[in-house]
Amino acid sequence: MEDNSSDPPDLTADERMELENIRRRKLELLAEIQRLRDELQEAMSEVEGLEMSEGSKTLQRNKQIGMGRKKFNMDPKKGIVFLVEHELLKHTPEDVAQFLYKGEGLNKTAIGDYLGERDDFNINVLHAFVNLHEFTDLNLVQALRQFLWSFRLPGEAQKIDRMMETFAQRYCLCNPGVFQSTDTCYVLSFAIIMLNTSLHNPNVRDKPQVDRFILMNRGINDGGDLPEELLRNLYDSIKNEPFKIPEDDGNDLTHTFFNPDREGWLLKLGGRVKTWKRRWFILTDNCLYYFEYTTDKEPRGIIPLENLSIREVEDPRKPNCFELYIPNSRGQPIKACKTEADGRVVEGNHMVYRISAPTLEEKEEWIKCIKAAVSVDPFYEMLAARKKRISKKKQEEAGV
Ligand code: 4IP
Repeated sequence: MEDNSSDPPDLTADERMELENIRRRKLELLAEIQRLRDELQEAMSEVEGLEMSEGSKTLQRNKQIGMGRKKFNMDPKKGIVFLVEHELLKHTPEDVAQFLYKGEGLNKTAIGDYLGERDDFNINVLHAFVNLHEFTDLNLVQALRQFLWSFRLPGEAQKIDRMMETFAQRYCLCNPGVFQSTDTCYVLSFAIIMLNTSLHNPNVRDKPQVDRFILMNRGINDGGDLPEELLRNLYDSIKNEPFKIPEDDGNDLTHTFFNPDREGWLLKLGGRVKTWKRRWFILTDNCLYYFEYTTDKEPRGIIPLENLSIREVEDPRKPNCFELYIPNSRGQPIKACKTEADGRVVEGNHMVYRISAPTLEEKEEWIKCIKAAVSVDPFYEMLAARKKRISKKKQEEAGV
């Protein structure tokens, strides 16, 4: 029973009823307020929960992207597969290229490896990646600077060939009319990379002057010459500022092209007459030159290293010997030239070049350097193929 003891005693029945109604309404209102409060509380916790899971989702996503980058740096292909599987990257050449171009947290050597792969997909990514570079109105050195900084060129000749070809295509597309053909752009790009090495590698003694650079690039514009001013500008740009190479460990193409260059005194055994002569040897440009004196301008002999191999040999008369020879030789002499005492330049007479170094260490260094020089051969072949193509085109045009 309801306790009405606090009601005023002189209330009429109607007034009592009214009072009763007011109390009921008050209780109902209080209950309603409580219900609303509970509902609000519930909604707030729901929102909080939602916010929490959104936050942890982003956290999770960032964690996975970080893992993908790490995986990419260790094994580029696996890294991409991981990112695609976790829906962090779309498996299209454009999306992957964009990811590599941004390069956040990515190792540039790994980017270079991925872009150099021979798979169709990787080749498409390479094209999309190069297309992200804007070369319009840049001279070739400026464009190369941008390009060579976006990843690290791998060491394999075939990969470099593909990448430089794609670069040349893009450059020519962005700058129509500068070069007669992509081959010209390709050949000049290599000439610039070589020039960079010659001018800035302290091991290279022979620093080409601008006139030699111009001379070296004669006829590469589909048989015609490139404007001298253009070549001078490119030369000056490289001379004033060398290429910046990502993750430079001194083992990049721009270093190794002419490398390892070496010079020093060695003893050489004569071809027909077996006399030992002390000669100043210089290893550069895939050739071994020997001079009578260090200050001589003209070498006494030039031995192109193409198609030659090197081996250690024992000689009863001299220590620390090694030999240059033709593998699987059928008795033919090594292609080389020498200057006779009367000044005539003649072909060499050597079946092998036997050489003696002053110390064991020097012998080992020479062998190492000559081997490395011989192994860069594919680059020369690549370039030779382009140059041949340019001159063939020129002949065809001339109707020869
Ligand atoms: C010479 O002997 C020198 O050894 C030459 O070396 C050598 O030429 C000659 O070889 C050899 O006959 P003499 O000086 O006693 O005459 P260099 O040119 O360094 O002086 P290579 O080809 O080794 O340069 P043949 O093959 O020309 O006989």
